[in-house]
Amino acid sequence: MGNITFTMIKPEAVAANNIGGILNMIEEGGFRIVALKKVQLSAERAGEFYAVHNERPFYGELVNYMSGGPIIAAILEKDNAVADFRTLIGATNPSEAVEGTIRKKYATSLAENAVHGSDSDENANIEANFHFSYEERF
Ligand code: FUP
Repeated sequence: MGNITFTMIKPEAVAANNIGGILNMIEEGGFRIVALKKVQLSAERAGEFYAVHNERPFYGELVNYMSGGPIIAAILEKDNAVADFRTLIGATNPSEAVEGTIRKKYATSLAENAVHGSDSDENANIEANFHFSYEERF
């Protein structure tokens, strides 16, 4: 058993039919999918998820975007899950993401950067609990 991180495949990547490609990179990267679902967040739920950014100038745009279409939410397990997943997804801005990362391959802009990855073990647990009950985890 490794520890966990939380990810979302964001609306533009879902709309572009990239769910399978991204999940394949995640599994090839050594992560085990513990929980998985397709869901559309309300603006209120998206705002709550990104509440840490509520003072930032891009917050309104981020909430509109993240509630604008269905996402894939998932809990992933691996040793060193949080840091290793941040490496696999690449830089927040895809123009800075290195070759071989998910964002290099699938992100289209800073705002529409294909995937989310938790930034700490604490946030991974908060975010996993935000989206999944324990009956949805295997
Ligand atoms: P990350 O942890 O890499 O997902 O990035 P952040 O937590 O810093 O930002 C969360 C999301 O806000 C990003 F995925 C995209 C969006 N964002 C912007 O739209 N503009 C910015 O300047 C920074 C972030």
